[in-house]
Amino acid sequence: MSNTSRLFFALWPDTKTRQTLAALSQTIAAKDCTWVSPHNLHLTLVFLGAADAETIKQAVAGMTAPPFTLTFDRLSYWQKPRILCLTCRQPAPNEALILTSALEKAAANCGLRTDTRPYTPHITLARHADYLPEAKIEPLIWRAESFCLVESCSEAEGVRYQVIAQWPLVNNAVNPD
Ligand code: 3AM
Repeated sequence: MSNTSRLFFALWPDTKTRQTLAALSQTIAAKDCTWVSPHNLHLTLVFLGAADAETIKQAVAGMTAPPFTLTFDRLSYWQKPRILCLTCRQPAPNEALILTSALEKAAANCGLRTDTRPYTPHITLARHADYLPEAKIEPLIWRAESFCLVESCSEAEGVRYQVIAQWPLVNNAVNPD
């Protein structure tokens, strides 16, 4: 592929949700970890890696999927990637699984390999974490009404995520295939 960037599909929080997430991060008493900057807070759907943005945009152009709601009500520590993340006690709703599997299919159609593990919605709050701190989590309800293609840009200050395309999630959605 020519002209590739580091890309992923995500749900991008609205301003209020971003502020709530940033404020929530500040209430967690974890030491020696790196907090995700408020601008970068997001919910990854499918990580693509190096890919051509125009090719990816074309691959999802005719795709439709319904909106859904996620309730993040638990702080989790994932040992292998060493992240602290918000997760949902309830299993992911079917609509979220429909969306991620449609995006994985679009990625595969572009010749990309994606994560084969079952999708677990999570919002990474901190990296380089070593333990799960005590925390009281007020449930955060996230209504997903659109999904995004995001570029991970390396800058002098670190990585900055940039939304480069966004598509609505619509009810009664039917995919052409
Ligand atoms: O949603 P989070 O923040 O956990 O960990 C990376 C981040 O996920 C993940 O993609 C998101 C945006 O960078 N990521 C990075 N490299 C990855 C890889 N090689 C990866 N996910 C799967 N495989």
